[in-house]
Amino acid sequence: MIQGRTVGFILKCVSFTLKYLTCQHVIENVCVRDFKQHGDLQKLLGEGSKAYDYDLIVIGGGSGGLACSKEAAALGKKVMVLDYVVPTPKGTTWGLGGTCVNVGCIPKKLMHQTALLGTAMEDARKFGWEFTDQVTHNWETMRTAVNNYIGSLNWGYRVSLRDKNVNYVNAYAEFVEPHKIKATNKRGKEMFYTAAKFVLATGERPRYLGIPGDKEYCITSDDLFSLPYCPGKTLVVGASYVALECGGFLAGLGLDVTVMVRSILLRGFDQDMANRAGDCMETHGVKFLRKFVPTKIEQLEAGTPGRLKVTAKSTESDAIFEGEYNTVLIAVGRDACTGKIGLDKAGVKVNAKNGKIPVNDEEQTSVPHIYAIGDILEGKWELTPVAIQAGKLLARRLFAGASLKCDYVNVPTTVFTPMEYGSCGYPEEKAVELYGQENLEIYHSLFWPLEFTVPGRDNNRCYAKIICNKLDNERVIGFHYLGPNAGEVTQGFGAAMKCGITKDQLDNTIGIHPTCAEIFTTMEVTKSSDGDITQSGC
Ligand code: FAD
Ligand code: NA7
Repeated sequence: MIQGRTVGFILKCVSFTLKYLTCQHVIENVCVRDFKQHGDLQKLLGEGSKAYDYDLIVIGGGSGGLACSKEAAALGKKVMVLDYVVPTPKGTTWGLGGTCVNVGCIPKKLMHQTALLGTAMEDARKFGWEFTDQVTHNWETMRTAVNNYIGSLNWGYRVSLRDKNVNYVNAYAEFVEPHKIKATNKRGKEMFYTAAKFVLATGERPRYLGIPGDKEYCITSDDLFSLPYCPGKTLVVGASYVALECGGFLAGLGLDVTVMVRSILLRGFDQDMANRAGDCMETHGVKFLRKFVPTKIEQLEAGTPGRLKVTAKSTESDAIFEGEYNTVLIAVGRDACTGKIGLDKAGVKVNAKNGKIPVNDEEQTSVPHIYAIGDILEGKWELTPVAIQAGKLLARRLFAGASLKCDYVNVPTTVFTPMEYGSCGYPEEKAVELYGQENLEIYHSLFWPLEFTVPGRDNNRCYAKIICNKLDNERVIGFHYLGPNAGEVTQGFGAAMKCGITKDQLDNTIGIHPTCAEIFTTMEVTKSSDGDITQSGC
């Protein structure tokens, strides 16, 4: 009897608890949805919870920040995004959208295209086009056209934020407390906002050399794309992809360009491919000054452009180099914008060596309510589509119960050097290190694009290579392509690699003729065989 009563009592308790929980759940689901948007939820829930101005504040309105904030707002959240561009030492500044749109991918590709058109015009004569006037290039016309297009993109971003109910504030944000930021606008006015969650997407800015004259007289990629005058004879310092791409298109416009290389080209990329891309640059008129670093920049004459004297020292001997240039473009890497955003006040851990933010596989920092995406992440790709994908998926996980994480493996990318280089998966060196030479089969071939045959240029300079894992059915773990339209070619093979394509499946794929990409369906010569890879025609 007593036992029966006890059981009955327990059942009542369980039932009451369940009803209470269900009720709570309903309140949460209905009210949370309705009230969170107005920022009043926490107030209504009363004791124990805090009232925040926003569900989410995103710091940085670039590729990652815009994608994340728009997605979160589309999911019904109250979202603010802050974007602020600190002017370069030369005073250059730009609009909403971050690096890619304003001082990265977009102007870079358009200026690369400008250079390609120059080459195409030379080819055109061989195809019978006749033009009598001497062909010259006008920097101001190109710059204005490119910057007008960028302006239209800036405007488009503002409109789409407004349409999606994201509150955009043009102010510099820094944490003052773990859930509170200070936003300072360009007139110095300070505002304070709180949020339940934060996403850091502050990107990177070009690094300077720290030598006399660098900030006074040199420019970086942040200045180049809107430079009001033609840079003239240019020294590019640095040898990674920003340096080679900029040096490449400047030479393509007909300028005298030298690239000063400290050690190797394209660190982190497949070195065989990097050197081939460099050789093609030399063919296209770029000079390389290898194993030198600048020590001093002096102004010989002011002007637009002026004249600068560069002193450099060898990294291998006591040799000193002195040269005169109109412009010195520094492209020696980029620093994460994490040093002045109050991360110590929020308790977010940063890698002190490089300013990058370590995150777990859900882009969560050491502070659970603070996330980070894009270029500031430690050990991740610095690419626009990666930042966008990470931002979008993060918003869905945070606010729509999704579980899909950003996949940072097999990300395709392209370096837009005069001969473009596209890759996906491992560089050869990395594959050898991870799998061992004996477990790899590398297929490769030179090729001559049909379009180059009539003009008679770049014969046997284009090159294709795939790295296959013998232990896994010759699955392709590295894809490398040096040739025209590398981005277009690599994108498709990137999808194939996501699906785990093997050498057999490539062989069974029927090529599209006559194209460059078809080379990947007919590769027979292995690197280990040392066989002839030159091609006489298509
Ligand atoms: P960003 O786009 O840099 O955006 C960060 C934003 O936050 C900026 O607007 C910044 O001003 C702002 N900000 C910083 N601190 C604060 C603060 N405290 N408060 C408010 N706002 C702040 N990628 C490609 O995929 N393809 C390419 O071809 C390519 N070419 C490139 C060429 C160049 C010359 C460069 C420099 C980069 C290139 N990239 C390319 C890389 C690409 O631009 C970046 O990977 C991408 O922009 C990263 O996005 P993000 O959101 O991390 O940062
Ligand atoms: P990276 O990829 O960091 O490369 C920096 C380059 O600059 C690299 O070639 C370095 O040579 C060189 N470097 C660095 N410091 C110096 C000094 N002091 N003197 C001369 N040369 C130097 O930078 P990027 O700007 O090209 O690209 C950064 C990211 O931005 C990229 O991933 C894109 O996504 C966009 P090293 O090989 O170290 O000798």
